[in-house]
Amino acid sequence: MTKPLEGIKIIDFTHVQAGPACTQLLAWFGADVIKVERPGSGDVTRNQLRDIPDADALYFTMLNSNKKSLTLDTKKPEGKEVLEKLIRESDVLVENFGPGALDRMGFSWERLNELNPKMIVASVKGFSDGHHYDDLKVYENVAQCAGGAASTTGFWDGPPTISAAALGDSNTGMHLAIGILTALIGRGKTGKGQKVAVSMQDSVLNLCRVKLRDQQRLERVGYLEEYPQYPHGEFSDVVPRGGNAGGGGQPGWVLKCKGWETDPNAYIYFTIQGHAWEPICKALGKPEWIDDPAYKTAEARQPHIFEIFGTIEGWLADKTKFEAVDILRKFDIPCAPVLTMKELANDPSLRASGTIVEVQHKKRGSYLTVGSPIKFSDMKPEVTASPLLGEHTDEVLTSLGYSRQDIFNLHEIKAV
Ligand code: CAO
Repeated sequence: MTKPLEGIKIIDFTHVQAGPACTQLLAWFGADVIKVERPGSGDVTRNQLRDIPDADALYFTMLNSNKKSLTLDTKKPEGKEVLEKLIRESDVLVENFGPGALDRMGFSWERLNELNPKMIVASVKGFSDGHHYDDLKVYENVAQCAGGAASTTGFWDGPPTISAAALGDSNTGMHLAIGILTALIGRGKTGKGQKVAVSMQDSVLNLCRVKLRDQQRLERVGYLEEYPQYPHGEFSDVVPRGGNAGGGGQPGWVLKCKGWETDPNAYIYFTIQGHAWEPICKALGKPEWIDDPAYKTAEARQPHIFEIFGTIEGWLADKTKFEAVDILRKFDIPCAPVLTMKELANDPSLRASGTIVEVQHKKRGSYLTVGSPIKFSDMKPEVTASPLLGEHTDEVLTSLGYSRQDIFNLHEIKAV
C-alpha cells in the first residue's frame, strides 16, 4: 500500500521527546525519516531510564519507530559535508536543539535556505523567537508551567500541578507536524520552502484556551459558576485550580466506586449533562429528582452539586467502575472508568484498533508502544522498530554517492 508521505525525505535532527514525536508521526505515514545522531552516544533517551542493560531504553524506542539512524558528527568538517549533501536532497529538516545550537553549528535558516530553497525547516523551541525568555532551554514541565497548564491544574488548596500527559513535548510535536504538512502543501503551490517554528509555551497555551476564556469571564462577572469555588468559595482575580471539575458547561467529578478504599483507581468520571438530567435520575433510581425544583435545572443543582455527587457515590458503592459504566452507558450518560496503564496496555479494543501495538526490536525483544491515534480508511499505519544507533549510516552514505573507501575513512576519523 502506498502511504501518503512516501517520497518525502526528512532529516530528523531531533532528540528527547518533542521533536521525535513529530517525526515519528510523519514516518508512520510514509515519510523517509533519517535520524541524525551524534556518533557514540546518539539521542540521550537511548540511555535514559533503561530497563534492560545495553538495550535502547523504552523512552527512545517508543518515540523513534519507523526511522533510520545515521550517526554524524556535524561539528566536524567531514560531517558538515555529509549533512550538506543530505540537505540538498531532502524535503524537510526538523530540529529541537537548544536556542542557537543550529546557528552555532553553521546551519542558520539563511544557510539552509541557500543550500536548498525548497526545503522546509521546522523547529521546536521552548519559547517563540523574540520572546523575552527565548534563550531558555525547556523541558516538559517547564513548558506546562509557562503555558498556563500548571496554574490551572490540581486542587485549589494544593500547589500548581503538572499533568502526566505530555502537553509540552508530544503536543508540541503534533503542532509541528501540522505546520510541516501545511508548509509542504504550500510548497506544492509556490515551489518554495519555509521556516516553521512552534514553541512549547504556545502549544501548551493553545490547549489551555478555555482557561483564557475563563480569565476573561472572571474579570467581567467576578465568578465562574462551573468551578467548585462557586457559590460558597472565594474567587481572586485569576483563574483558580478547579480540581476535577468539568471544564465546559457540564458539571462533572471523579467519583468513588466499589473498592476505592484499597484500589487507588476504583473511580469513574461522571458528567451531568444538562439535558440528560432525566436519564441520570432514572439510572440512579431517583425519579423524584426529575421535577424537584431543587434539582430540575442546572442553576438549581449547582449550589449543592457536591451533595448530588455524594448521592451518586452512594449508588456506586456496590458497583465496580466497569459495572457502573455498563449501566450508565445505557442511559446515554457521558462517563468512563478511570483506567490504569495496565488496563490500557491489555485493552483488547486498543489492541484491535492499532492504538496499542507490540513491536519486535532487535535487542529488546518485544515491547508495547502507542501506535497512530489517527485512523484512515485507506491506510493502516504500521509501527516498526526504532533503529539501533547508526544502523543505517552506511546505507544513507551510499545513497548519497559515497564510495566504500570514503565511508571507511569517515568511520576512521569518527565523523560518522
Ligand atoms: N554532532 C555534533 N554535535 C551535535 C550533534 C551532532 N550530531 N547533535 C547535537 N549536537 C550538539 C549541538 O550542536 C549543541 O552544541 P552547542 O551547545 O555546543 O552549540 C549540543 O549538542 C547540545 O544541544 P542542546 O542544547 O540541544 O542539548 P541539551 O542537552 O543541552 O538541551 C534541551 C536539551 C531539550 C533542553 C534543548 O535541546 C532544548 O531546549 N530544546 C528546545 C526545546 C525542546 O525541544 N525541549 C523538549 C525536549 S523533550 O522534553
